[in-house]
Amino acid sequence: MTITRNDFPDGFVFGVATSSYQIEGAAREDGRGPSIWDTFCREPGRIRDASNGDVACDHYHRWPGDLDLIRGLGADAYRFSVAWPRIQPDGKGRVNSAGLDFYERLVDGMLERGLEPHATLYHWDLPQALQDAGGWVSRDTAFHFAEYAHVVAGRLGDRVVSYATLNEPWCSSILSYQIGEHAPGLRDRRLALAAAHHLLLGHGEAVAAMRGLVREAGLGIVLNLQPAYPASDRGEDVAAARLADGTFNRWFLDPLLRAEYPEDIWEAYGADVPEVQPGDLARIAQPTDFLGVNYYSRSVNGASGNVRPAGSSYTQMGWEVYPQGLTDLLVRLKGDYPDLPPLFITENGAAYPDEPSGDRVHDPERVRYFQAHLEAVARAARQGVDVRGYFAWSLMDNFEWAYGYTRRFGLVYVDYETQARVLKDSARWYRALLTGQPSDVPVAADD
Ligand code: GBH
Repeated sequence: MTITRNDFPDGFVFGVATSSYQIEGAAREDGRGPSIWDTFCREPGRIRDASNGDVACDHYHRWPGDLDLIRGLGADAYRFSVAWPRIQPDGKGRVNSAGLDFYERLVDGMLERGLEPHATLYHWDLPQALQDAGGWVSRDTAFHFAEYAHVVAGRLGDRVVSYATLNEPWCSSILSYQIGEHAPGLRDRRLALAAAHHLLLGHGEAVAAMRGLVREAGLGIVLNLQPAYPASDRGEDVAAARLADGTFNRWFLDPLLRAEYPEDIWEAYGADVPEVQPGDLARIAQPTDFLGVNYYSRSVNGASGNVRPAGSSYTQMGWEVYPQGLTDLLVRLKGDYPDLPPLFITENGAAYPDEPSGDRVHDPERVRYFQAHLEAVARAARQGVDVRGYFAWSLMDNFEWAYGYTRRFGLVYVDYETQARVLKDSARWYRALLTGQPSDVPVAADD
């Protein structure tokens, strides 16, 4: 049985998502300043195929056609991100109105096509000038971010349905300053935790700066959440799962939704914990209107490291396909956080090595992935979770960060030689779900 819109609550919004650096290209046009990803991509060994986002999907020039594609899928909404260095090439002060013009055209283009614009203000492309001054390790960056948010909201205002301040602060702090896989590529836990705190503070400051300029119910943040399961019910495995959950999920959820850092993890971090000034947590935890959840996989934790359950299937990223984790996560958020705002699934998707065959791209694993995860969202909704929308990651294949162009997450295939877009079977399947029209794409039965 394939799912239909009727399996979801009334008014549930279906969309697709992208981010600026991953699709736009036009890295030096119309006054855009350099970002930390422009710099990082030029450092040898950082990006698998030594590529960068200079051209990417050339969306900066092809956006009308891309919006037509989204409309053609029958989507209600489009989640995109705004590139800070297009708006403020130096990260602060001087505003580049050509940058604002681009996003204004884009948003108006969505409205003309009946698509709800959902903006994300920071999907990792920090202006390089701010990195030169310390990046997110510097507390000042939080206030610069709020200034930038105020500028964007001042121009786009209530034409945008929702504004998310940050995409996945775990990635822009831990993955970027501690693990070193993302820009700026540092390896220092103390710096990473300072960055995380300043990102959260920047979120709070931005929310305060934007209220009054944007629609009611239009402000929130997006977290990447990954439920952590113990490999067995042995005490040490349970403790390992609790630690993983704490560093990955609670470190961000608790300040935002309870105005406190989780005590167990605060202790585990010892001297690396950030300096928290009086008032910071109240600022961070001020009420917002929604929480965006990006879900890709779970972790399974044992005392001596992560476990890869046998019998599971894995995407090309090596991430386990585990749809029930999404139901569990949503139900748990509702149970653990009394002040939880309405939820949106702001990203969910999978990479597989797609190849065109004739004029089609057959991606049965991705079809199956989307179907199973949408069923998981519907189950959570039936269990009383207030979840209001789902955005597939991603509209089209794009620059997959440290993996360059070697991983394809799109519903739409991109030929990077010609910039041709080809609907994969998953796009045809999604279109059938969204429009209620039949599709010729077979869906494998559940195991
Ligand atoms: C998102 O981040 C980004 O927002 C988006 O830009 C990106 O293109 C997309 O995902 C695809 O990568 O190894 O099983 O423990 C993803 C954040 C954090 C998700 C780490 C997977 C590890 C899973 N990722 N997580 S596992």
